[in-house]
Amino acid sequence: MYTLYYMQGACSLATQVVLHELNKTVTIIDKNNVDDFNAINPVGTVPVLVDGNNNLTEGAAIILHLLKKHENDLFPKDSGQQQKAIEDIMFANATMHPAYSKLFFIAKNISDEAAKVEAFQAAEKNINSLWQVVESKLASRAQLGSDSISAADIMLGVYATWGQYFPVELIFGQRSSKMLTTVQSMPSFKKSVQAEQAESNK
Ligand SMILES: N[C@@H](CCC(=O)N[C@@H](CS)C(=O)NCC(=O)O)C(=O)O
Repeated sequence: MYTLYYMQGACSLATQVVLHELNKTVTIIDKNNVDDFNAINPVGTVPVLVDGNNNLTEGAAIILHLLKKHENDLFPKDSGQQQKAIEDIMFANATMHPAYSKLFFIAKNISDEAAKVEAFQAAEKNINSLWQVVESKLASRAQLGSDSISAADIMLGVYATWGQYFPVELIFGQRSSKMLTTVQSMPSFKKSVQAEQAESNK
């Protein structure tokens, strides 16, 4: 049994989807309903996964922990393929996620309208160039996990929902769009979105 601290629609959604794919039971807690969340994670970010007596932080590290701990089809068995899978997870978490995080930062911290427009345009350009990288990666495979959906696909499936909240035009290639639709249609993905909505609306 796991406990996952989340924010609605945030990157923690990917952790919940992975847990469902692994058939693990999880209790979710909205970070905004916690009095002193920084006592749980001094960085103040979700996801935080409680595994026994340990509070695990950093999304990629949490997902890799789960993939190593439980039998699954989201992570290859072959060590060479594992390296590629880790690279994809880190690309998602450490390259694509921060590119999207800039949108949240700009919206929150830049008040000058002209500067804001310029910053959004720069962030949009950066994100679109990364989706082109994803499109190239998908030239030889239907999803980043060659034979089946991988954790990295799930992570990208979550981040791809964020653009709608900002004045940016994000362009997904055909192959990327197909992969994202597949991920976002997974029962585990829908179940996770619904669980967050139900919990946050309590
Ligand atoms: N490096 C961290 C970054 C996580 C992160 O940026 N989480 C965002 C949500 S996607 C967050 O918790 N932001 C804090 C807030 O908005 O209050 C990780 O990968 O876990």
